[in-house]
Amino acid sequence: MIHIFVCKLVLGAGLSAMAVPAFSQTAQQADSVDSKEVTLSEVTVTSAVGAGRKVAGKGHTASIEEHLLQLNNVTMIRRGSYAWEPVVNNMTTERVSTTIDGMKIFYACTDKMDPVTSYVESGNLQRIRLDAGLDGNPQATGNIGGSIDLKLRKAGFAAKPQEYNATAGYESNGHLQVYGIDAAFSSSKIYANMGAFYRHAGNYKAGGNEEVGFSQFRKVNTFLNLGWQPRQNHIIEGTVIFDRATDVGYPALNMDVSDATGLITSLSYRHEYLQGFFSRWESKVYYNHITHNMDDTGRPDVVIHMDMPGRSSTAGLYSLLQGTRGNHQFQLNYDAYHNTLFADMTMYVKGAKPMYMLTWPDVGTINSGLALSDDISLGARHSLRISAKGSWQHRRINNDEGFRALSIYFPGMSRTNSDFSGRVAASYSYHQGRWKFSVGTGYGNRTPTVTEAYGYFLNNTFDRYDYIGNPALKNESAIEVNASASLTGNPIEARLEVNTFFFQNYIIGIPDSRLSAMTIGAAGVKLYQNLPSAQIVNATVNLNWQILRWLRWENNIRYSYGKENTGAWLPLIAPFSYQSKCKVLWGNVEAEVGTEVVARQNNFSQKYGETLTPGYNIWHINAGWRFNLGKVLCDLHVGIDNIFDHYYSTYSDWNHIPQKGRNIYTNISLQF
Ligand SMILES: [Cu+2]
Repeated sequence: MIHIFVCKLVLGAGLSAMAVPAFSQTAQQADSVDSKEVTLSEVTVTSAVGAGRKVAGKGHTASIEEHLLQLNNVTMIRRGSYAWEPVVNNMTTERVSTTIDGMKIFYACTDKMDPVTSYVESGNLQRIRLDAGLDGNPQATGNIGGSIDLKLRKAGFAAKPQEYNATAGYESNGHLQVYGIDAAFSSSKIYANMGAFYRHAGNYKAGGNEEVGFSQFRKVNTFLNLGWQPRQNHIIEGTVIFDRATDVGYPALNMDVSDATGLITSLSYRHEYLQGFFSRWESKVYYNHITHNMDDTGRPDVVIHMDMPGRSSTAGLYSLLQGTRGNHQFQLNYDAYHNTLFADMTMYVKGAKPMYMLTWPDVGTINSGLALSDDISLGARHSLRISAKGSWQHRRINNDEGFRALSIYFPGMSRTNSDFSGRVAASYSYHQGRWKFSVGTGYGNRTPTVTEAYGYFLNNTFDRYDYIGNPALKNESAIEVNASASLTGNPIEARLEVNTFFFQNYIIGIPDSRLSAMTIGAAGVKLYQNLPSAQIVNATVNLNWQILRWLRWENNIRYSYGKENTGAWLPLIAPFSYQSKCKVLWGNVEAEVGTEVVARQNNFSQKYGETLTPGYNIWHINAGWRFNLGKVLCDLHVGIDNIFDHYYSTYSDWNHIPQKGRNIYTNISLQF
């Protein structure tokens, strides 16, 4: 009887994390682990209007990438103005796990034009959870750098009976337009929320009014989330996302995308407030399919026209049990998925027969893993967290032709490969008044990606090398050590965080002079190899000062370092940066002015094809106003990015394509 009573209060799943924090603790315990001081950070994307917290400036029209950039450990690789690649702790996709509500999903482009984060829209997102380093979320595998989980926005059973939102935004630079509508319906038995988003942009202009050709894009995203509670605490939920980007330009690459389409579906069952050892059980089955078509027909001076499609499909499931006993908060997760990756390329040489090549030879991957974690409270001041995951993986090259082509370079190679990988992590936290101190360590490894193991002459425009995979690669492993100290409360908030990763068998492409390139103009061929060792260090300082009740000053300093065993710098390691902003919050008005100062990238990696990136300094300003128009809640923002129209590019702008020049934007959100 008691448990029925409690549950009535709790089942506000979706928005509850923000709106009902007192009750959401148990229902979302996986996400609100207290002792995980060092490695967990989150950014709230959508919160109920009026809840007092939301993203400044771009508001509801911000892209997922813009939301991700608010996280301390995240930077972005940019190949154009669409679909940036998240980098966590200076590690790119290979070392980062990205999931959507715990679902595995793999991009379908051999050139990384479509990171998983590009298939979700802000309007369908509740928040982004980032677990930095090896202490990943339960569904994550191969997450040495960290794991990102995109939590979808679900109306839940305890929300308003109905709610409608409409959003529109405009940015002067590139004439970017964003339109979104969504609707949510909620009752104690059934909820549904659905929406559609449309984005459209032309070429943007870099500082000094220089137009960046092939930087346009168009994107449509629709979603539907459904929930049904046939009996108290027994919840069935379903999700469908359909996302399609067309006419996407990639100024940093030789090719554009004619269409990239993702279909993401899931069905889950949750049982809340179980009696006994476990208090919550959630199981999900899912399927997603991505098709990606590259296109160079819009480009001038194409010597050899190429068709390069790719596709990825993943079917999987997970089952998560959570419980609390005494001073333990534990969870146990089983997950399994099957993914297939296929990509090929046809080259049309004038006056000759077309040349055909399999770049991803239809590789099937079966992966199955078991994860556990336990958060142990040791009295009022001390806490301990341990987590571990082991995964078994089996791979097979399904395409005969692809297998034969690779066998020429690797005689006697096996068509299948089985592997075990895993991770363990432990952290300890100490609280004393306003202070918290944490230290943590971990060990883990990852299996090579399909590109690293079986990629076939994939041209990389960054260093102009053709890459071929190496089926004989060993798993890459790393030891992580991290520490943080933080001071919370008023008026000063401070946080220092340092982490370091010691790699063994670090996987990277090394030039192989015995091989000759396929791509015209390529500098040579690189073969993926294991380096004996490498090291990455990241340090962040946050210093926030609540100067007055309505005035806040936030500062962020980041420093990173990455070297391989020979002493050479690793590529794509962020230079020293400083961000500072002043925020004003006065009644229904908020405003922000800020700057970003980035040092010259002195430690660029000549060995791996990087060139010097000069330092830069840019400024932004924005203001927002929330007001009522009759019964309609309105949220209006205006802002200017890169106020002084500075011409610059960051270290992670592919081939130094310039960033946007001055950009004046405005957006409005209405809630009915
Ligand atoms: Cu592509």
